[in-house]
Amino acid sequence: MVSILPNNIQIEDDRTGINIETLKRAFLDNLFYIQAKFPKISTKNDYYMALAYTVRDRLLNRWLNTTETYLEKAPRTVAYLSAEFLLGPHLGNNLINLGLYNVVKQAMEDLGLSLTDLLEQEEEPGLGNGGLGRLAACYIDSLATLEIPAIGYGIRYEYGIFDQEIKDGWQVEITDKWLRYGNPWEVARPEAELEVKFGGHTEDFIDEHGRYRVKWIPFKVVKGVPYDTPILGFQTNTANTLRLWKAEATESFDFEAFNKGDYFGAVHEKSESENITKVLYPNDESYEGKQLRLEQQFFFVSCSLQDMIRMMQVQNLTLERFHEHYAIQLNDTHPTIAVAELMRLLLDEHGFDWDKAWNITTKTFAYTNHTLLPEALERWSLNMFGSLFPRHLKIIYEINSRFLDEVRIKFPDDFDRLRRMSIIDESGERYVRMANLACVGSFAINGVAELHSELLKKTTLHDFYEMYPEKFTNVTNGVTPRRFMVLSNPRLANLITSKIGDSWVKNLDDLRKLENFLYDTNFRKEFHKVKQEVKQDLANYIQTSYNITIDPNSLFDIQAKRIHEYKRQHLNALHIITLYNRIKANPNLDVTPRTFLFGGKAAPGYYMAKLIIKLINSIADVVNTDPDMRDRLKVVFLTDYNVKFAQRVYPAADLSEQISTAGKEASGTGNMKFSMNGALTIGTLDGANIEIREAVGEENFFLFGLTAQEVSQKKAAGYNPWDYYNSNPELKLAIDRISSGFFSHGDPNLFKPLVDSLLYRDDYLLLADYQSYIECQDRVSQAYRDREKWVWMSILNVARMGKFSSDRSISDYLKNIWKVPSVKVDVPEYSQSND
Ligand code: GL4
Repeated sequence: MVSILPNNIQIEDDRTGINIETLKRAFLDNLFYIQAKFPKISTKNDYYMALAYTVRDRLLNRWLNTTETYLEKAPRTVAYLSAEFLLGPHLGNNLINLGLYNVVKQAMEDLGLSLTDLLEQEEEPGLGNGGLGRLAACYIDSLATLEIPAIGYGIRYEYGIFDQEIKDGWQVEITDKWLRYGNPWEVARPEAELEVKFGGHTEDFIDEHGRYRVKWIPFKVVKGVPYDTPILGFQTNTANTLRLWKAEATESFDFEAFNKGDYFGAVHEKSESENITKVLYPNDESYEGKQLRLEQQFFFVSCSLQDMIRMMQVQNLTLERFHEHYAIQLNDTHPTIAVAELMRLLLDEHGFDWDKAWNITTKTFAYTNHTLLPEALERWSLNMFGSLFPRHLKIIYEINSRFLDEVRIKFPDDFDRLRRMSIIDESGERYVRMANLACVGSFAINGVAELHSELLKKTTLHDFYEMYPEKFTNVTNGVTPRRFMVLSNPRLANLITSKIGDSWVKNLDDLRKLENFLYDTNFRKEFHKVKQEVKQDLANYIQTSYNITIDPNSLFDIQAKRIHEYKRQHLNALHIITLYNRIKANPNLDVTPRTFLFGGKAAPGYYMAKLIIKLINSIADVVNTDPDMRDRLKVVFLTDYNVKFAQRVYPAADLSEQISTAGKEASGTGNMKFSMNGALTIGTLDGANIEIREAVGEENFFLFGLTAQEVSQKKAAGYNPWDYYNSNPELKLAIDRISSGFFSHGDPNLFKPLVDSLLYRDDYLLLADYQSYIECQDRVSQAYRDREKWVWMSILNVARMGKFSSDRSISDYLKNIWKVPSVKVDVPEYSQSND
């Protein structure tokens, strides 16, 4: 292949060279020419930016060669549509994937700078809420690593997930100004802008061939400007693109208003347009029927589909083959309006007839469901939907009418089924049901763990399963070992590599080889030492940031994830109170010292979740200062849990809390990240916990609680939480401590809503699972005393996590759904690393 770099760029050019001297020179050059600073007046951020540009220069060659290869070969491509990409900081990850981590670290040291400090400087793009958004980020990493032609499409939110502060124990939300100091990893492509229409009305007409056609006369038009970020594969030349859309006003508006002398009106309209991509909705697992959210969804979907069509036109491919060229994955229902938009584009803008357009559409899309919680099922009021997207509503009516005909044929006279399956909910105020549209419009539907996929077929999507059994599959989630082991836990990664070589980073199943070292006392010692060092790091961090001393020899018991009642952070809290009560009753009790760490954000409008945060902080205040505890119990709520912070937390855990009510957590992915860093899990038979337990062996997993089936049986039989409260003295005492005001300076009202929710409803069966949880925790405490045994189990957890690499998940999608072959990218020699 011919290099696309200009000829006069030499191997040791300051933009490509990777020896230490060149890197140092390049860094200082960028500091001077891009940051316009010299060392004496440079801030840490200037240094970070100079380094980011130095690294970016070194990946452009791969990125542009990948782009060129795809342009030339026009291969079948995965388009991953997601309203969220929770990327986490780029710099460290790019250094790992380029193989430049060690040289750059050395180069920085030579200049008197610490790479660790510079990595800390990066503001992470928090363009997602939690697991769903982070999964999208892991998947684009794996797609690039597996050399699959792929593009991620999403939204460039100006403000990502809010920053969390804690004031007087309560969560306070601060806007996330992540773009404040600029973003060196993105490239704006204003020349590739597109237009997106909203509102207005449709007009029917007969075209020159006598065919019935529809024209959409919109009320407003907004511009979508793409911002591209390179996504490197690990040790490959492939660098795919993440294309995020920013909304801007069209130029035409300001002239008109301006000419009428309405300057402020013009500016107002401009900011209205830009509002579409202002802020990420901070709800995980629940949706708000807000118009702006629907606008966001349509905006990025329309931009992305038009972009794909444009790309095919550039490559001289006929749109008849759209489904052969693209496999489009819908990450949850958020991008599902794509089904109607692709139909519109094919019908109205490219002259296809209905059957042809529908055939293409339904061979293009595949839908991943990420939750069974009913409050997360998106439905849009028909009035709102119709006034924003009059043409799409008509298309959806037509899709629905044809679909219901099919249902009638397969299930004659089953009127209730028709009502349930209709894309339009007509039971009260009318709604468009996005999950139904996704099921009808996709050729594949998957859940994200075995149990979840089974429950989808049995419950939420049961009718669709009966209609289209062949569409349903499971793809168990996975996470990238590059970010969540190599980058975040270098001590452990180096130890592993020193024993079994580094093939595991790309073939995580190779971690199995660690089992050969189980009987090697030295290895076990080293393994334990690594865990202790990492715990010490976290302890130091907590000392500096929170002024709380924690003991690295205590058991680090961590629950880090979004705060939600179904995830049951308050069950964890009941355990802490129980231990506290036991020590108060018997101050000389021989307990295993524990440090309880929590991290996670609550949706700003989710009162109960915020109250749970307040409860944890209130318990911490009492427990941490009670001299009777003699430092045997510590509780810390870690503020502003995000990807960057998660990378500190996973490696330091001894115990991972995965304690959701069985049947509620679709998969979980934190469970995987903890376990591959050697934490043991205490968990229910929920989501991917089940598969993790299968993989690591039931003797290396702390299981408790009701099964999903028992949960639904218990509810059906008329569950009464009072029975548990009245018959379990430890449980009663724990709850009474909360309601008496013991943790709230004597105020019995503060936590009343929480206590009442447990005693009168207990939707998530905390009381039913309490005893089983406490007994299991007692076993954990016992087990931790036998350190040898614990280390053994911990090694087995790491060794048996191969299945949970996102590389395996992506391979499953490729094999069972996308059928997209890999494509090798050639890059001239000199950009290869020598790390
Ligand atoms: C989630 C699930 O709650 C979580 O279990 C799963 O791991 C994740 C990725 O599939 O998706 N669904 C929603 S909504 N938010 C999530 O984190």
